[in-house]
Amino acid sequence: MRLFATGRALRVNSARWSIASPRRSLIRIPLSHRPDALAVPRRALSSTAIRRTDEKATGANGTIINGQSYRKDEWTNTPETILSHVGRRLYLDENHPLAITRKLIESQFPTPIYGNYSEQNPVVSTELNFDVLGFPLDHPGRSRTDTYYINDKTVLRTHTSAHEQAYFQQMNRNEKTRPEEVGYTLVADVYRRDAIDRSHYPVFHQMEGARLWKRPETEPLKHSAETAAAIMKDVNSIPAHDVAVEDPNPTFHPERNPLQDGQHSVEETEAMAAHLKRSLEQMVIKIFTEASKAAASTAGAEPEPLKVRWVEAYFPWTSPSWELEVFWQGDWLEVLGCGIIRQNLLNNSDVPHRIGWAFGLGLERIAMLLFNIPDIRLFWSRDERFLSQFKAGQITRFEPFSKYPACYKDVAFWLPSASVSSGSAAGGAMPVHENDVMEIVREMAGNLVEDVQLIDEFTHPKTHRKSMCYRINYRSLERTLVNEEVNDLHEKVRGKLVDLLSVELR
Ligand code: FA5
Ligand code: MG
Repeated sequence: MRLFATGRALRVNSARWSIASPRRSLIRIPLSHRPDALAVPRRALSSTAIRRTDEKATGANGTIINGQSYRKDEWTNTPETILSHVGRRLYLDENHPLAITRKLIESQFPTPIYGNYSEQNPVVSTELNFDVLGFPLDHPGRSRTDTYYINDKTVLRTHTSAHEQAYFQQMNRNEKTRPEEVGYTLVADVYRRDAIDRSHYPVFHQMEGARLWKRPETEPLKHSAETAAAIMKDVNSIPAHDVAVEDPNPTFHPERNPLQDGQHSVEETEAMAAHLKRSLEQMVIKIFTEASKAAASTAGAEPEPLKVRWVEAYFPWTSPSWELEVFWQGDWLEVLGCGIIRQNLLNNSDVPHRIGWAFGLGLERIAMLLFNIPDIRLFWSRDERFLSQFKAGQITRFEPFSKYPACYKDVAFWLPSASVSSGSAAGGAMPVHENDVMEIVREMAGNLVEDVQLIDEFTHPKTHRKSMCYRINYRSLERTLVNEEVNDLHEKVRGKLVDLLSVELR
């Protein structure tokens, strides 16, 4: 999880994988992209807790990914278990639920206006993943606890937005040969050090989309009424719908969600926002109508009426920004983040005379709803009992082949105290980041873990030492685990917690 305390609250509050909390404030900041000024201090934030290079994963001289060798350094923190996912390209396997979902969404962003692309190489520079998009240097998303580094200058992309600049540059290069292509969609695997539960996996897939419009090269703001009118013409060509959409906030707000003053006029911003919102509503309606049809045909029930809402958000490279949520089986589910692209990004990407919007959505999250897939690990399954259930172009309900027994094991430990080592944190505890705990469990037990939850924590009133207790749910998707195997895995997890985080087991 990105922020310790918030992430925990998510899992406690939500029955399923929704990350929408009913009790939140008006301004919603995506967990991965909190601006620093607003960032909640991470409890025990540390980017140094596991400072090591995984020798097994990377070999002596460098990390080999897709046949290319990358230099290692003290930033390297990407283990073999993660690298083994590179190159699966599930979104290209036409009978796979992720590919079926990709196709369905792409059909809502058709050629020739949108080029539909994918990006196979997940290795990107920190510049493209963060700098170009305006992430401040001390942004938590850059931390080694949150991101898989290949070395100090190179990461496994944490989002498809890492390619925005390249696609804008491509649009400029193709201006003569493909003038009608004024937008794109892009699918790729993305990597985040994160929580372990049925909706979080360290590798998942995103689809990014963007749409640009040209403005006059000189004094564009003087002509903004014409630009806005041209955009509104495109808005009106998107089919209207009758789904109830909650959108209580103004399009922009001077403090909470500002328009780009001096760059975009009110009319332009309103027109782009209308186009963005209507395009994405239309896409979501298509998806959820298909999901409801599949559910109704299996259960014989009436499809649930669709409810959608827009909430304000923050991303460093868009303003104003929003997230779209869908009410699904009793909870609000965040489906995507989006916004009006910052003009300085467009200026730096060879398209200074264009304006537009961008969005990014999680493919698994949508595929889980479409196909009723209960556990995100299933997408990686090579089990025929899973794979044989899906056919290109068809939305069907997944029939679980079995639910194997869960095996819960707790591990409790004292955080290393400040007096023992240098450095200190609140409560006299040395920094240990929860994502490092997650990473150890993931490395030791891999896909045999369904869920890891913090179930207890307290600070000793006298010594001020802090104790944490995690409950690990060991469960295979494919077979019943035997007791000895689980005990063995759990012992290894305990040992690694001591070795790498210097905790004291209780
Ligand atoms: C982003 O990644 C931004 N790049 C999105 C964006 C693109 C904003 C372009 C503006 C312009 P975020 O971290 O919220 O934002 O993730 C976007 C979506 O990915 C989420 O709405 C969710 O659908 C999905 N997602 C995020 N984290 C996970 C996860 N751990 N597991 C599954 N899906 C996830
Ligand atoms: Mg988000």
